[in-house]
Formats: sequence, C-alpha cells, structure tokens
Amino acid sequence: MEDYRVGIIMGSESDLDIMSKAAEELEKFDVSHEVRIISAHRTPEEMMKYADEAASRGLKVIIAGAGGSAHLPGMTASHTPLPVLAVPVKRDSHDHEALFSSIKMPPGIPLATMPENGAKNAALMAVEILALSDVTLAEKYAKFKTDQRQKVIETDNAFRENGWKAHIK
Ligand code: RP5
Repeated sequence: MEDYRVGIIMGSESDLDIMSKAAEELEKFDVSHEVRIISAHRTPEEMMKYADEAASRGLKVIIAGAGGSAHLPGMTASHTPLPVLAVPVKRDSHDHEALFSSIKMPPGIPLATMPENGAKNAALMAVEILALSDVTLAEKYAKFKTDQRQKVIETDNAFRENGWKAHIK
C-alpha cells in the first residue's frame, strides 16, 4: 500500500472539478496523496473510519471539500488529531452555506477553512505544513514563491513598456 502524506476527500463525485485542483497542485510538488469520495451524510461510517485511521495510516494533512450542508470537513476534524483544511464548494446556485458550515466550528475543534472553491490554496497550505519537516519540499516551495513573484514583476514591467491596452485579451 502506498504511503500517502495528504488525504483529499470530498463529499461527492460532483465536487471533483473543484477538488481536483488540490491534487494537481500537490502533483507539482511531488507530494503523495490519495483522492477519495467520503460523504458525511451518505457514508457516515466510512467518514468516521477514515478520520479515525488517518494518522495511523501515515497521513499528515487532510483536505476535505464539500458543498451545501458541508459537514464532512468539521466532522473529520472532530475525529483526527491531524490538521484538516476545509474547502467549501460553492456553485452559482448555492448561497454561502458550505463556507459558514466550516467557519462556525466550536472552540476546541480547529478547522482551517480555505476560500470558497479554494482547493489550490488548500494544497499549498498542506505543502507549507509538510515543508516544516521536509527540507527538500521547503526548497521547492521557496522556488514556487520566487517564480510567482518574478512572473508578476515581469508582467508589471511589460505593462510599463507596452501600456496596459496591449494586454487586453
Ligand atoms: C455535498 O452535497 C457534496 O459535497 C456536494 O457538494 C453536494 C451535492 O452532492 P451530489 O448531490 O452532487 O452528490 O454533500
């Protein structure tokens, strides 16, 4: 069985278009991860088992995404000592219920809530956590930040040289 460091779980296959962004980002950093569908409402026993066993299986961080009455992130957090990063899945037809489900956790059960549909940031935060005890990953992350900064500076330089109108697509 592979040794995964990050568990990405989502309430439904319909969340995959959003949650796949987390997996894609982790792939860029060569961080091993598993992607699972685990529903707080449709498979509650599996959710509890997953959360209970996550740390002993070697996972270090869990990224949990769900929409609507998003109980998956908070309930997972209540059953594991691992850091859990919530991704509230937001559709045009939704209000902000998934976000509120995650940010209104009771004292004693921390849950790190990302922006709505913020799966990429969840992956980056997982990288930050893992990099605290992984020098190679810390170097990769530092390079990511430097490259990101450089790209913005280059675009700003191009704005100043060519004028902003040249950049309208
Ligand atoms: C939530 O309900 C899931 O996380 C998903 O965002 C939403 C809708 O699920 P489906 O009806 O598409 O399976 O539990």
